[in-house]
Amino acid sequence: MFNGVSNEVMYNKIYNKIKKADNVLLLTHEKPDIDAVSSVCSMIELLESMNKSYFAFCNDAPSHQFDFIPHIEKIASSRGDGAKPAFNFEDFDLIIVFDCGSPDRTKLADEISNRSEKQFLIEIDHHIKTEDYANLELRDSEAASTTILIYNFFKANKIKINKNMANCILAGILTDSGNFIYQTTTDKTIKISSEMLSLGANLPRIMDNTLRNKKLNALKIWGKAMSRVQINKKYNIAFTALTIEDVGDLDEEDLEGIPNFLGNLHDVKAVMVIREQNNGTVKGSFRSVHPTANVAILAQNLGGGGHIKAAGFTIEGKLKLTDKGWKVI
Ligand SMILES: [Mn+2]
Repeated sequence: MFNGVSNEVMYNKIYNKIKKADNVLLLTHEKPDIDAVSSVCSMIELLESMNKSYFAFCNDAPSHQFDFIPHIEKIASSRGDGAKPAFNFEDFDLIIVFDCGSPDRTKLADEISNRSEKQFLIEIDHHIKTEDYANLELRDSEAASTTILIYNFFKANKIKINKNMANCILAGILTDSGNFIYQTTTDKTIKISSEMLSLGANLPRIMDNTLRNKKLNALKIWGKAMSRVQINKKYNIAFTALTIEDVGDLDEEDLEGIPNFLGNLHDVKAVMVIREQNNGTVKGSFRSVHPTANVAILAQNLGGGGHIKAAGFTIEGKLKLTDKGWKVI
């Protein structure tokens, strides 16, 4: 149930809104992950089959590592300029925001909050709710991925899931569930994944482009992070840190797997990776590795957010190693 309305009704309502829409804007969060872009791309597949006019926008260009996702090239990341904007927000009568709990993370927060009454906004998300900004909110914070909500939406509306959709849905599930190791993985997660395989999703291709995509220079920096791991005995949290000097010119995406990998550590409640970024901020990523550890609360206390099992924060400052350990100064 969502907002007292059954899921089925919500999914039907969304489809009706899409059918009636003249021009649809698809949005997701900045620095998109695979679940974010896969959700957008599975909807592109549907909108194209319906001959709908649409525009897909994400503030940051998706990583080239995601090029295996069908339609990814159709997600624009440039807003153009004043003389020739890539799109006019007011031209859309339907806006669908995927995998994004806060409008800020679309980088179109002003446009969203100042939208006209004729512009209907649907939010489809599996993060814990942080803000109320949609006309219709489809949220399931227990779902392993946003693409599972897309799957439910297709099923509820008897939309045939083709190979492209199946690849998108499975890619989102695998990456957001840590290949079925996070607690959000249920029998339903596996059942849906199995169905996606029978509908033509290419598991080896997804794995080659997600799990098995590490570069040697990246793994050496992972090694540096692992060699520094310490355990805070009071909270039973393992943590490590990387400075800008450690990381060099390595791409952000090559570092993203470190918290998940460290999360394989035995006998701790949670792990934290803090990493200096070159815009004067420090990014912290938490992973809970124990059923009772809710890292979303830890991240929220530091001005961030996320899921119970995976959460993060960004604070201004630099990392410094002192005699008392790592400090943000
Ligand atoms: Mn997600």
